[in-house]
Amino acid sequence: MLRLLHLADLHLGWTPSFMPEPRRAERKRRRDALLRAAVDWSLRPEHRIGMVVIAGDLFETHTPDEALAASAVRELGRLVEAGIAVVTVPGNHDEITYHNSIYRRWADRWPGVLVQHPFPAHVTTLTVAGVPVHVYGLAYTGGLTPAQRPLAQFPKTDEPGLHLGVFHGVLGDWGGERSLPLDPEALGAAGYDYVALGHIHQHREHRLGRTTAVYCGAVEGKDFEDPGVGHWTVVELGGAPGHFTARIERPPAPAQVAETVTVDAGRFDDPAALETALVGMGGPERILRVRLTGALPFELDVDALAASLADRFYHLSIEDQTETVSDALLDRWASQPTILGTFIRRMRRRLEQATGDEERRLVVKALRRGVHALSGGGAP
Ligand SMILES: [Mn+2]
Repeated sequence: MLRLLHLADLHLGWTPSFMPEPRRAERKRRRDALLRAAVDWSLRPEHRIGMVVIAGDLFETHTPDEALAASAVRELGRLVEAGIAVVTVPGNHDEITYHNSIYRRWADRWPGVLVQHPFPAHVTTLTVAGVPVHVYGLAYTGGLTPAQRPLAQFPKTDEPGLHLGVFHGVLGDWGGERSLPLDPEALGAAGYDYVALGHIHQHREHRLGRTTAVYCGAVEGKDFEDPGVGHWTVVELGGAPGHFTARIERPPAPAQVAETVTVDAGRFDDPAALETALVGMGGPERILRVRLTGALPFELDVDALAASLADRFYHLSIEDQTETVSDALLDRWASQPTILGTFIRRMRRRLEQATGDEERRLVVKALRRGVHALSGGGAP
């Protein structure tokens, strides 16, 4: 039985620019320590890790700063010293293509196996836990790797042992973005026992023929749109050669996942009640985006609310998607021959004509303020 830690898309060196300082710098420092955390985890005897595979985008760019590169080499070196096999595949962020790419400049000193072939190839055969492990992969290289159509040539030897593919790319359709398309049928037909994939930041498990192909996901993402999965991906490959089966474990990782929750603010009677509810969601490590929805029965100063809650979170972002008041109430007011009625009719016309979210938000804000002012703070 062989256990491997499957990593990809750590994007070390990325700056969480959506957070203000000093959190930004602190967050970056902690994020950049994820590889060390992965190595520490792998070295614990009870985890029985025999191999660590990095399926691309270890770094955010192909030119991470020297201190970060040196620390990554040091960390991977600790694995090799402990007898744990290491395989690294460059990705599309940390592309090997350029002469100044980290993987060209540090190739001689890179611990374990650094995949550098521009085409899918049998890279090496390692012995892990007494099992011959045949490793297949490629390093996407601009100008050399054919990426106009999905890659469909995947070699495999007939040697006994475990056949392991490591690829950084997209299964299936070529979406036109800067990424490497992989033909899923051809990959399945190759007959590997396990394919460690990188590029997609969500955790996904695919069955391609008899092959298990997995995107481990980004253990820690970048922002609310790319929140991270918060766990390691461990693969236990058991059974007999020719009949290996992969079992996936997802133990928790020391990552800060960016969460988003939607709160119907319309069910609160006043801003204080809403604030109390949001305080209850707080936590010193929590990175949270709150989307406020619903029809508000009160005027809300979102900036003031966010400022007053800031200390309760590691980082809090509030998105105001509330309506002014309920549509039914607006309908009734709008039908009245009052200044308020005229105002609401006029603002609703502007809302209908608004182009783009930014203008819409502005009109909604004006509508809310106006209703509040003209109704004397309550319903007329
Ligand atoms: Mn990535």
